[in-house]
Amino acid sequence: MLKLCGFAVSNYYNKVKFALLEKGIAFEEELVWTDRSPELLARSPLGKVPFFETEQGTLCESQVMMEYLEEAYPEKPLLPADPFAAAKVRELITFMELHLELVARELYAEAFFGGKVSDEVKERTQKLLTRNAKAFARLAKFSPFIAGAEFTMADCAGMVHLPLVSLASKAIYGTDVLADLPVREYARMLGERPTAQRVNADRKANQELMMKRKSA
Ligand SMILES: N[C@@H](CCC(=O)N[C@@H](CS)C(=O)NCC(=O)O)C(=O)O
Repeated sequence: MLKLCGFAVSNYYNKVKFALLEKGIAFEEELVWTDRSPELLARSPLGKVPFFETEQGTLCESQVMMEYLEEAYPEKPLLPADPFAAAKVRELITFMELHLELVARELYAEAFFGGKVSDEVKERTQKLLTRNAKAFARLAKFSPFIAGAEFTMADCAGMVHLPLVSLASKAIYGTDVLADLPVREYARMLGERPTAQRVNADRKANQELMMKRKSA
């Protein structure tokens, strides 16, 4: 059976898990921490999660994993059939990952993990996030889903990326760079789906486990 490896605090892990659940694919989970051990590097070359263990071998990079699911399990598609509409969904995903999540990631050490981020990085990140959030607002529909009327793969990404970007910016700057977007309502709407409830409940349980490991 397809195995999803990683830990449920990881937003990239949860993006893929959300897609698996929405598509109704049978899968197992293996709890893998990112310890950079030779065993992990043999399965995921950068020691990152998530990755799949399949009958044909391992596969990493969450977006590649999502595309694999679409092709291998086409029954309940998370991409529109029309090539341009599908490309627009991918555009949103790439945009959220590259221009929001990866930029905001510069802040996570201080926002979430008790570390420190330099003023220079904070200033540069704020400028970029402000510009990129405005650009994202031009692309995203939120009507009610990110790409329009249908739930798509972009919502699997949106549910994990957008609240984190909001939280990180609020923690560092006192204001939410995504304040002009209906992120809270959107997250609440997605949170009504049983699939999202499972993802969120597992994330909370894994967070507690992570804390226990740290304090042990
Ligand atoms: N581009 C990767 C990013 C995955 C990623 O950064 N995962 C984090 C957890 S959220 C990780 O494994 N961090 C550990 C590390 O970088 O060593 C993907 O989309 O799967």
